[in-house]
Amino acid sequence: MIAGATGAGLYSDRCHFGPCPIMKNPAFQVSILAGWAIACLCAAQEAPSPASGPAPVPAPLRPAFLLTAAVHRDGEELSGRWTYSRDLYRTGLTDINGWVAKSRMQRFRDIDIAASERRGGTDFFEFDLDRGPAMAIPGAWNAREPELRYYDGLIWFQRKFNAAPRPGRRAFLRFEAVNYRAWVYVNGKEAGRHEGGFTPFVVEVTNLLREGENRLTVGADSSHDAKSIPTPITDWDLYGGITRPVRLVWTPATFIDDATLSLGTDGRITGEVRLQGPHAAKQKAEIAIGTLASVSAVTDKDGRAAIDLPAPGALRRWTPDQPTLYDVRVTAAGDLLRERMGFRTIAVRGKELLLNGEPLFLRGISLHEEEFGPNPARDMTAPQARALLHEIKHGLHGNYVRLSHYPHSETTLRLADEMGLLVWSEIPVYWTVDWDNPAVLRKALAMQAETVYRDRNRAAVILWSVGNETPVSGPRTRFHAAMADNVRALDPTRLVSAALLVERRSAGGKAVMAIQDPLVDKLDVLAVNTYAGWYGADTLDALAGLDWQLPADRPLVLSEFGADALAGYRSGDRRKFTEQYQADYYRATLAMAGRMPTLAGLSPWILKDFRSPRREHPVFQNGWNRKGLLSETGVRKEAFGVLADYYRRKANQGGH
Ligand code: GCB
Repeated sequence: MIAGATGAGLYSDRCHFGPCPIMKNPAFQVSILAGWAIACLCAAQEAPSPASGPAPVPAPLRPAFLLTAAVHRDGEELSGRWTYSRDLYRTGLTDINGWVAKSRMQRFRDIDIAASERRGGTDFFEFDLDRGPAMAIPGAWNAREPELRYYDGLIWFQRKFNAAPRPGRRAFLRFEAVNYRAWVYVNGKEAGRHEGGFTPFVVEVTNLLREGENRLTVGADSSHDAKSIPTPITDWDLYGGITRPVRLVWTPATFIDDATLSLGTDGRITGEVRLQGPHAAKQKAEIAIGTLASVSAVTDKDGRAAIDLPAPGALRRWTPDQPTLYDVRVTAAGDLLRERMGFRTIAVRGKELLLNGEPLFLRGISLHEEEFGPNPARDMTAPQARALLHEIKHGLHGNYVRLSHYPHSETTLRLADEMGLLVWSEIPVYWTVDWDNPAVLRKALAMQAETVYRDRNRAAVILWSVGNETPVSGPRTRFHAAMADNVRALDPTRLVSAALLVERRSAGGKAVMAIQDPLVDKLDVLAVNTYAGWYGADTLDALAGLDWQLPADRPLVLSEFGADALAGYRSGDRRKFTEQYQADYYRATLAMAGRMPTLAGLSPWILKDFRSPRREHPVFQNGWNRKGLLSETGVRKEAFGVLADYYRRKANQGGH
């Protein structure tokens, strides 16, 4: 998904390996603007199998540039005020015949429109980003201006910055997330495009920069359709815009694009270092893990060096209680990459989850990417992310968070590492998906790959989920199975799960809950969402009579359960939407969970009330899903205490 590179989700007419004949064809470009799912045929070939380290992944899924640990690299954040121009009718992309946009509409043009107007003449323009309104970036536009609250479509953003080409240095722009599609232009020239609202992408701009003021223009399109991931059918706010930071990064001509390490259950630390550039081959790469160990390896002809060393005796395993992180320094070809990494193992033994070989119970909660406050902009600054995670760790006594339903910001993942919270990570293959469409599968695999490449150095991440609540069918199971195979190939060191639907049957007059899903064969950890007592006709008292039939050989996580409550709403009886009902629902569901012999953890739905246009009850909801244990501003509801007590008791029982 990177400019000048290869991969589904990304396309560019400037392929890293020369002009792409397909993308040069305007008719094809137009059809892609509608479809957005191709793999550029001028794909690079992947290096042959390494002796050790992660298994190689088919080339097109690996983004051309990763710039791993970009936050620690030489560069500059391009946050701040960006001007913008709305483009609901997409005039900046296409004209009235669906062809190339009129020049007077092309928002990405590198032109001083005011000066042109002063000169007079026949030219005129129907935009001017230099004189447009401005908003704070990063952050979703929906929260920035009342009139943009429900804007769904294309908006062009512009930011000027000073930079000068540096001899012998390369320049990249790394976008942490643009929701949902992005077109990137520098000084009027296209640098790249990307699809997928939650994963990073990198475009090289070395040859596009000029001395002095540079003009960066980004078209951000929030619209989703039946072929996007997710589709428009969700239960959260789809928030549009440049929602995460943008960074200008400088590197040497040959640089360390990526380095990854992980601790295996065999007691060895393995991984790889990847160089990019003209002198990437036959370079000595040195890796130091704090002061504990250092090794070196030489890159092959593709700039890749495999790392393999025994775990140092003094290595402190990362755990939620002691989340030890080491400074990892990689040097090669005159470049330095710095990472903060923890080392731990995760495995399954029968119905048990094992962290560093020890049984683990996941005391968790689900979380959407939305900060506290009455008008969130999905602007996950470190203090905002810390405030949410703090409630999980210290308020609920948790050790785990389900980051639903898409990859959360890198800031959140790094804080989970630092604060000691285990993580379930997922991409938004959720509810409805165009299961039979190979282009959609391709997008899912690419999005999954971008997530794994971004987060595989985070010890906190233990579970990759391949889907949420997708109704069982042949095409759907094949789709998820391909994702499971893909994620295992990308990262064999973590566990694979999916949040499944439960089936309710009647047996001998009793209600039986069961997992009837062939996908279980592909999963290490089973997970189900259950809402008995909230959705459906069950009373809370009926939960005690529900029988669960579950595979005995694998750990089970209750990946969701929950009930709406409006903070502060109480009545003397058990009435839906009251705090008391939610608290009693938690008591009843936790009691039911206690009867599940394979239960290895919980991530109830959800920490905080979150925006959802699906929820329009005028008294209780007003556009918010109220299943939070905290209100949108952080007020604790009664059920918060119920779960906190349960987790305190679990924590006192020992284990992690
Ligand atoms: C679910 C979904 C979640 C919804 C939740 C609800 O099963 O996975 O995205 O928000 O139920 O509140 O209904």
